[in-house]
Amino acid sequence: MSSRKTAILSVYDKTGLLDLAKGLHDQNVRLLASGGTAKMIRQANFPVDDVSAITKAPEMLGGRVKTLHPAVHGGILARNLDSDDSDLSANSIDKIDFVVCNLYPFSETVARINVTIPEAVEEIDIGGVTLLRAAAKNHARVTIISDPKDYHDFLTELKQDGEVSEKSRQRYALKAFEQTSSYDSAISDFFRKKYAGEGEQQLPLRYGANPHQKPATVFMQDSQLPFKVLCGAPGYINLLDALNAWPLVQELSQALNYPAAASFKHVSPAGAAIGVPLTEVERKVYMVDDVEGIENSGLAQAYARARGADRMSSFGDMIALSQEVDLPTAKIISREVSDGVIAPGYSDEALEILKKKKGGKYLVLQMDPDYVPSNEETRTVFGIKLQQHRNDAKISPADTFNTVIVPKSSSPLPESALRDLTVATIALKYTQSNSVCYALNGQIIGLGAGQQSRIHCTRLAGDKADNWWMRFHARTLSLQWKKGTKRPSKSNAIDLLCSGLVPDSGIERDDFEAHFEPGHVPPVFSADERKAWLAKLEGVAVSSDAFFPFIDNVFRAARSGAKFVAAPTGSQNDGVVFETAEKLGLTFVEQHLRLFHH
Ligand code: 93A
Repeated sequence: MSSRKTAILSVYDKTGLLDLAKGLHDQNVRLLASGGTAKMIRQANFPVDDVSAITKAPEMLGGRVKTLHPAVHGGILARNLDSDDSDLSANSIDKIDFVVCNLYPFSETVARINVTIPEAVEEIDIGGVTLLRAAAKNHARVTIISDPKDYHDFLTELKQDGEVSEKSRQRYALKAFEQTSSYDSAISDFFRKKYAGEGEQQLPLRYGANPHQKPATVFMQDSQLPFKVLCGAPGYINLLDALNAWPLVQELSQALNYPAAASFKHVSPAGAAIGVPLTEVERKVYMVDDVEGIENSGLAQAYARARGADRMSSFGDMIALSQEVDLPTAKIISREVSDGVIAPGYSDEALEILKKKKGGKYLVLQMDPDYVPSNEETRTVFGIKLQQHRNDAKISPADTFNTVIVPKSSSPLPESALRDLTVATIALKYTQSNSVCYALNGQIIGLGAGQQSRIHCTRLAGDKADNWWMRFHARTLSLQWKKGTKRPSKSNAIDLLCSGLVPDSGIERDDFEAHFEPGHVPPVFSADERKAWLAKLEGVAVSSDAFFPFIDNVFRAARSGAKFVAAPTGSQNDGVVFETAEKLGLTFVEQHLRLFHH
């Protein structure tokens, strides 16, 4: 066995190759190289042997087999073990100490417009990847240089120390592993688009978050997509909504043992609810009093509540439903402006109705209810990867709200409070942070999402809860609409009236009045009327995705009927927050999980 060190070089990108060859030669390293690499080194008059000098086999198959040979890989993979040494000498193989390799440009090739499959196939590097992996695997002994940018440091170290340190070998090995990994991803990405059935493992999307963000796609790396498209074509944001809304309703339904529904917009719920039976007034407020069979469908009632909570925000929603969709639920959906629905199944009659919506373009997704996502979540932001354990924390009425802080001598929370805190808290788990949610009767009544300041969340959610409650006022319930007024126009006018924003005069006033029968334009609510009616809102459960930093949040929640508040603790102001809650007659429950979501 020779004591002289050996390097094998096989590079597509020949940048810096001659400097490297010279440096290695100066260190008395024997150079072996594949066809084109050897040719370039030889032309520069440095001594180099072809790989065939050790394999005793020519490059063949038009270059498809160059370095794939036991003489190469035995020489790379051998450890400093007696048994490996005797295997090598039995086969007259010398150890290889340095491997220099970079790969055929697969990504660049497939990025070309109209590239054919045979062209792509020829750019799949096999021998190079094997060199990289083998040398990286055996980095305890072998140095793998896979980036021309590393030639200089590598040579400097070799010249100074006569060898490459363990630390450097580890660093170079990691780089090679990363390269083979992304090289393989590029190959599977290309073939997934070509060979995976559309809608099975992957699905091209019209565009990403905006129309100029093309191409866009949704895919799974090692399994089928857990949903099927039964109608329409999902957009990128539809899927962001659907894949947040589905786990929300699944969790809600499992936690409370009711059918559950959510109405999503821009990756936060506009509403979410369980199927608590609707009162006659609620049916009217949620505009479902004429839906046949609704009283027998928990799911339809859940969706009526989810959709009815904030009709303005739900306009054009993505809906998630926890159970098979039945006829009454489909009927409600069919007459609202909505983008799509995700559910574990659809009755034939429900599907027939939904397939007719939006001229046949309504998005209907069927979700596999047994799908369990992997624990790791990775996303790329600005080209940088972030990874975390999925938020798989369980929220349950029995376990999450046990730590009552005030009042000190409290009786157990009523069932309805546990239910509403559960609804609010599970909703927050899938709401863009910061977030605060008010719930009552098994449904969201006000949600403040995506505000940087907590008090703004609490105010926004409180204002929405107030607005929701003003819709139950006798005046709002008896509006005399002009014939032909559409549902969205009614919702807009109700929203103006209930939020106290109807102008006194001008074209906006004219527009408002135009929705009503002549002589039946509703008077606006006076400050006293509002105050008196809002004072009747009570028993509201409020949950926050993180602690309340100041007492202003408690003041605001109490103004909109809050009786039960759940939030994580840990603020410097916890003490005064609890004290204030107690003074206002609220029950404050410590909810141990912070639930930021982005
Ligand atoms: O076609 S290959 O997968 N078969 C091989 O055995 C092989 N060995 C090295 N391609 C192979 N290579 C690649 O050849 C290297 O990864 C490198 O990119 C390229 C260098 O070829 P040449 O030395 O002929 O320019």
